[in-house]
This record gives sequence, structure tokens and C-alpha cells, in this order.
Amino acid sequence: MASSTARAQIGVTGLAVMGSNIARNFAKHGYTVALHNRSVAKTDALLAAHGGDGDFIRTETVAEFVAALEKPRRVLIMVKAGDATDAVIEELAAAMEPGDIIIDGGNALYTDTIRREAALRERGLNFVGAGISGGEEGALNGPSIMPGGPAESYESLGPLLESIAAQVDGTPCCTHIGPDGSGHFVKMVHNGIEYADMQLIGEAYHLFRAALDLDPKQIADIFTQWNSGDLESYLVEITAEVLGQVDAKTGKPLVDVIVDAAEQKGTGRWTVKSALDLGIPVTGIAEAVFARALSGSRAQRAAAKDLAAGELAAKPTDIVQFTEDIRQALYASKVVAYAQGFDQIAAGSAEYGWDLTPGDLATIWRGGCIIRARFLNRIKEAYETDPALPSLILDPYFRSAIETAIDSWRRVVATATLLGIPVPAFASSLSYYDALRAERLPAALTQAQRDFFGAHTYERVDAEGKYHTLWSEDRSEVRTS
Ligand code: NBP
Repeated sequence: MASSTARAQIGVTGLAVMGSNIARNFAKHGYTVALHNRSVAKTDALLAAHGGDGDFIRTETVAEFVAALEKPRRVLIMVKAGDATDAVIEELAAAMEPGDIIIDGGNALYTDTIRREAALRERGLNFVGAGISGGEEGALNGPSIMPGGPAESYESLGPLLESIAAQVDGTPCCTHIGPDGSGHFVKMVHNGIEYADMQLIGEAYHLFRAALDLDPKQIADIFTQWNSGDLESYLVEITAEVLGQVDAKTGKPLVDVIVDAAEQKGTGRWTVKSALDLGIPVTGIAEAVFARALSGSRAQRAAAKDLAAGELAAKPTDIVQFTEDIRQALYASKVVAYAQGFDQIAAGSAEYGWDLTPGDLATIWRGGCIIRARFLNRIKEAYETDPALPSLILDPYFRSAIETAIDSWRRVVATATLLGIPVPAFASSLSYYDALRAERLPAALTQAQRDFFGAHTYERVDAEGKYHTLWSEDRSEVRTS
């Protein structure tokens, strides 16, 4: 630990799990790190346990903290998202000078980041909203970092962030995403995709148990096997670990003694709300958010548990075939979830004028973050080949992967339905796919109904313009524009 002089390249305020690990990560990469936390106890605990990791400067007050930083000052805030972040920004901004950089590494709502960036810009300060993924392990050993904010600030900040980020094939999992709230927006969609990915894995697991009567250990082995193929990913890997875990108290599989009510912190919900505003169907993510909500409706579920199931079909007898069907359904549904997430990113980019590059995101999500997967290399390649791809599903690789999977996918959704096993994400992803490729949708009827009750007009397939049928008169048609 060194004395407090203005020589720290980076300051970290908020030294709970994430902040302390990122501070250590910076220190391990040779940076001098100024430390600050609202309550000094956390700063001291960090120094006591890990002071030897590198060059730290201990500070108690914001004034000391800011004074410890070389100029332009770079401060990373890692506090609870929301009001706490606003409070910390205000304190810091009052003590900092034009040209300094404040980075919010918390899980901020991107509209808050847009607001904060504009307010701080007025005061001559650079504000960077950086999405950080990877949990505490990633924060320490290399997260995926999604910084959004002024491009000038990235010149000074980028090298630091890129050096502590995860690296894949020599490429850092960090790049300048775009202006103001773009980094947090992209992190939000990342988390939404994470929800979908977890739900799909959950549905696969449920089918193994309820349709094939496999036990958690057998299912763990299947996930381990899958992790050496196209599905290789952090989430598949940890699923195998979790399913292999035995509860010390009961000797049962741990998963069987955990209450089946999933909680959520809110980023999945934000993703869906934003998608609704942007008019982008993110059905996989939405089903995942709703599935968690339904699982948590414990009183309602308890009251409903005797509801009729109807006549159920026989379980599949060819375990090998159905296991492969589930693998294919998982892969195809995952393609849909990512395709939808990337659609949302494109829509957000257009709405806010961010000019985001989807291929960059696939690149920086390959390591460090929770959705890291072999799959992301394919997405990176798809956008490299065609940056204006209308949907990820239309990329030749994914198109052919779905062609291979389609029969299995249908069998899985149909079998689950006939067995009374809920597969909301598998089923809605398949329906999305079928809707996307449909020549005609029932939307023509919807438009006619809207015209009937609200004179909302419709377009014709055989003529330009907008039309209205005089439903309550003689039902003749008039052109309205
Ligand atoms: P928490 O989200 O639990 O926040 C705790 C920190 O916030 C402590 O340092 C606490 O100071 C500080 N704080 C609070 Br609470 N209110 C404050 C206020 N009014 N003024 C100043 N400081 C205040 O910490 P975390 O789990 O390390 O996460 C930090 C951020 O990173 C969050 O935004 C989180 O959403 C985000 N994130 C978390 C993960 C993850 O896996 N956990 C991953 C990615 C991003 P105190 O010690 O004085 O109470």
C-alpha cells in the first residue's frame, strides 16, 4: 500500500463483491488503484485480505479519493444501481474537473445512463456507462466489458479496460460500444439472452426428468457431453456441475432440495419492457421472464396442482433419439433467442442513433461473460460476412443448423405438449420461427377487425394506399390515403 499522492491510474468506489474484485484485477495488471467505499470497513477488509495483490491507495473521503488520481481522472463506480449511483455520481462530480471520466460499471438502466451522460457532459465531465458481465469470478479474472460513452474518453480508458477484460484468441472482450446509454443497453440485452438461455436449459432438463425419467446425475453426464459440441458454453458447463452436486445434509441431488421458485433482479424484465417499446418480438426472453414469475407464484401453483392434465401420451421409448431431439431443440431455440436479442440491439441502435456493430458484440461476449459460448464465434462470423443480416436465422450456417434441427424441434414441442410438460421457450421459439417463415399470417384478419371496430384502415395486396370498408353502412370500400 502506498501513500496518497495523485498517481493512481484508476479509482474504484464501491468495494462490495464486484468492485473489490475489479480493483484487484486492475492492481494485478500493474495499475495503481485508488480505493474508496462509503463505509471504510470494506476498504480496510479488502486491503487486509488482498493488499498484496498490487499497488493500492487507501482513501476515506471522496476528496482524498479524487486527489489520489492522476489526470484526467478515471473513477469506476461499482455501487448498487439506482439512487445510490446518482448519489455517488453527484459527490464525485462536485469534486472532479472538466475532462475527468466517471465510469458506472453497475447494472444501470440504459435510460438512466443517457440522462446521466447528458447531465455530466453539460458540466464538462465524461460519463461512461459500462456494462460488466461475468459475476465475481469474471470481475477478478477477466470480465466482458461493454463501455458506452464519448469516444474521446475511450482513448484514455480503453487500454485499461481492455487489459483487465477476458481475452479470446488474443482479442479483449471489451470494445467501445457507442455513445451514452449504448453500453448498458447492450448489457441489458445480454442479460435478457442469458435469461432465455437459462430457461431453455431448464426446459431441456425438465424433459429429461419428466419425459425420460433420468436422474440429475444422468442428466449432468449428458450436459457434460453436450459441452464438447456445438452447445459448448459456460451455462451448459455449470449446469452439469450443478446437477452433479449432492446435498450434504440429505444425500439427495442438490437440485431436488432447492425450492423451484426462480427469482430475478430485473434486467430480464427491462429487456422485455424495452423490446415492447421498440416493437421487437423477443419471445424467448419474455417467456423466460414470465416462467420465472410463474415459478414464483407459489400460492397459486399450490392451489392449482390438482387441475386436470387430460389424457397424456406415452413417454418416448427411444432415449437416444429423444435426447438428440432435445439437443437439437435447444440449439435451434437458442439461435432464435440470440436472433431476437440482436434484432432488439439493431432496433435500439436505430432508435437512439448509436450505430452499433453486432459483430463486435458477438466478439466481446465470447469470453468473460455468463453467455460465453462457442456459438458466439458463429455469430461473429455471420455478421462479418454480412453486417446487414436481416436476421441471424438467415445466415447460411444458422439456417442450415435449423434445417437439421427442425424435425427434432417439432417432435420435442409436440411430445412435451402431449405429456403435459411446459416448454414455453422451446414452443414460442418454434412458433416464432414458423411465423417468420410463413407466407401469410392471420394479421390480415386482425387488420380487418381493427378496421371493423375502429376504422383503422388496411392495405390491399393488389393496390397502393390505405382502405376502409364502410362496415356499418353498405360495406363498400373507400380509399383513405
Ligand atoms: P451491491 O450491488 O450489493 O452494492 C453494494 C455497494 O454499494 C457497497 O459498496 C455499498 O457501500 C454501496 N452503496 C450503497 Br448499497 N448505497 C450507497 C450510497 N448511497 N452511497 C455510496 N455507496 C453506496 O454490490 P455488488 O454486488 O458488488 O454490485 C455492484 C454493481 O455491479 C451493482 O450495480 C450490480 O448490479 C453490478 N453487477 C453485479 C454483478 C454480480 O454478479 N454481482 C455482475 C455485474 C454487475 P457500503 O459498503 O457502504 O454499504
